Amino acid sequence: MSAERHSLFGSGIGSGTRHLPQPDWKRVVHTVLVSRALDELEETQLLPARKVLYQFTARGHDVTQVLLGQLLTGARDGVGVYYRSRPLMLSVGLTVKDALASTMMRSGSVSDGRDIGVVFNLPRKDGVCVLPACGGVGAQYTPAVGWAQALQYRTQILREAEADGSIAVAHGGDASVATNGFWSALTIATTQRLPILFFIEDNGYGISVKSDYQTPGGNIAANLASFKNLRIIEADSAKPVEAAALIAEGVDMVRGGGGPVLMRVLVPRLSGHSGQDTQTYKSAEEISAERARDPLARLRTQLVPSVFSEQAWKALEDEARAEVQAALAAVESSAVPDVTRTTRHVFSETREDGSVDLQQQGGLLNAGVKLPEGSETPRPEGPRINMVTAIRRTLEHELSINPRVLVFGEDVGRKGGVHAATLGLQEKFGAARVFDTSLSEEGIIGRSVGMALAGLMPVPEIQFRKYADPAVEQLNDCGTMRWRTANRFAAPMVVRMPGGFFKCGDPWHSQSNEVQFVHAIGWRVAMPSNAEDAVGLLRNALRANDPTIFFEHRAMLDGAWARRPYPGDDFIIPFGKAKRLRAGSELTVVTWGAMVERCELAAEASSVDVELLDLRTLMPWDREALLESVRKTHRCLIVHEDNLTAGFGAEIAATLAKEAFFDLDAPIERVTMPDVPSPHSPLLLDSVVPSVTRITQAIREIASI
Ligand SMILES: Cc1ncc(C[n+]2csc(CCOP(=O)(O)OP(=O)(O)O)c2C)c(N)n1
Repeated sequence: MSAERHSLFGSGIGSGTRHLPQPDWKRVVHTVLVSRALDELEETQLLPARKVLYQFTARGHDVTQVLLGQLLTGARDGVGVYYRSRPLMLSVGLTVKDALASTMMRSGSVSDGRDIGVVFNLPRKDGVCVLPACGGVGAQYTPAVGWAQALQYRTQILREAEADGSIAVAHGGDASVATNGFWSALTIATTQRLPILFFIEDNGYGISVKSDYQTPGGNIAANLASFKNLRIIEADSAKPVEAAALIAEGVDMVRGGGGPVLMRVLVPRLSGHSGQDTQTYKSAEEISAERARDPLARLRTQLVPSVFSEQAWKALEDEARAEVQAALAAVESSAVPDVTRTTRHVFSETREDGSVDLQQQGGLLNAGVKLPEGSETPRPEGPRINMVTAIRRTLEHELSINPRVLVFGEDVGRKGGVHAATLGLQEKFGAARVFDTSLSEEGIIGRSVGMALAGLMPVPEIQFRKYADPAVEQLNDCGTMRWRTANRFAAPMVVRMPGGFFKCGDPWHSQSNEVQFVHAIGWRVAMPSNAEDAVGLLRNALRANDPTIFFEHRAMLDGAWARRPYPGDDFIIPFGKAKRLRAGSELTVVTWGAMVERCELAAEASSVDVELLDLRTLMPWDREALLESVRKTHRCLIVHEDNLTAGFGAEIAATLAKEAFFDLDAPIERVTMPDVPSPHSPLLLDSVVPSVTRITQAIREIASI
């Protein structure tokens, strides 16, 4: 870098002939001083008084963050942040009052007291949007990259002028470069040349662990020097004016096109990792060396007296303290969260007048998309089709009427999916809308989160249910998003996931374990047993305002029993509505997925007057239909493919035990897989998956009690 490039007010410096914006030093200094005053207030008063319970200082990280924030002026810029990003937040418009209201857990703050106060978000339809932060280190990267991919899509395909030139930023610490999320995002960004800036603030520590445990030699920038399609910039916050020019250059490079940039910015962490951390793992010399590199002190040296007089600087300090004190007074007198609302906003809610209590950011409704109502009456067309064709046809129709639907996953594009559910869709809709992804489930789901927040309807495929495991963090964080942001953000999407046994089993391709998603907060879960229900439930999911797990049972995808005529392009099924396949008076059998066929056969073979319910969706599930049935039959058998212990059958049994105790004439029974993974040998498989024979026996036994 030339000295001129780093000069205080160098003009016309930067990439090519472009003129880089110069820092508004007054604003920068003001914001950093406010950030410091907040840190000081929390460290010295609010934490000891237990008015703040979890304190994270940003002292040392602040100057470079504020410089970055000033540059995020794109109409659709999006930022993935972490718990130490408060100065960046202040720089992009978080008010001091909101910052304090958050850490002090007040009503109306960014999470309404539901989340740690430094886990921020900032919904914004115009101007920079801050995606909801997570407590998990590295969880911010793949959603940020999803936002970047959405920008590319909105620019090139939807032709939204405001998205053009807007960028994504992923902000993290040096230890976060060891996480799966970082590498997944880096792969996506560089293979697709997405407009994203990775802004890594390297303070040398992940709590107490030094950065050479996170990347060999401790310098991620050096190690990524030869990474293809990635431009690297290093900056040092101890030289703030020079760092300002380099940050401006990094942002400009991303804005100018040409793909991702990674910046490594050296910063000192001037306090413990969090309020509780006394830094006993640092020597006195290390601590004093860090203090000597305080970027604020350095900035003062660089700017006083050439830009600010001593008095002007002092006035800014006084102003910042006064602002923080005023905010404190306002927050102290503000309301605490309403405890009666703690269970609200897990899912999208409808007001009494029928309108949606809409989140401020994310989803199709916020993007102004209006889709047809649909009809619950099937209009069967043509011959019976198998479930995989039904799924493909539904995807095809929704892709054709909604340009914001994107279908993707491993092998989903050219091959058409390993289950053939997306066969031909790429040819028809193009590779921007139906595409292959890198082999990272965290990347597939995390990028979907960013896309959904940017107003698209992502439809990721997880190739086999078991391979959702690497995406569990992103799935959980997506599900809890609406609740933890108190309905400010939501990321509706449809995760298609084939699973369950087929002709043979194995521990990798045949797991069902649907209960895991029911237990996860905020996910709707559908598990259709046949082609007609698959169409209606998938259509509902693709138009919904909440995220959905859509479980496609492998045995039913081409199973003869599951074939039904296509029920029409309007057909839609509400979630939480069971289907009664047989009316009966002696025993209720309740089931879902591939077990529905087996239960129907067993009911026929049993000579018992069985009422058979296919739940179709497990979250929400149709408690009323089951209770009504059991109050009539007085007996209940639950059948599922998932393991016995804490399977969804346990939830059903607990509900019956409480709500229908006096109606029962026999113990509630379950026929399920025992607590083992799915075995490979068909012989072994048949010995554990509930069979027609086992179900028939159970029906007869319960009916005879
Ligand atoms: C997935 C995950 N693992 C562990 C933690 C506990 N933890 C919180 S912060 C942290 C260190 C992160 O350091 P770095 O990314 O360098 O950021 P810094 O705190 O230094 O700014 C750890 C281990 C966590 N929050 N998330």
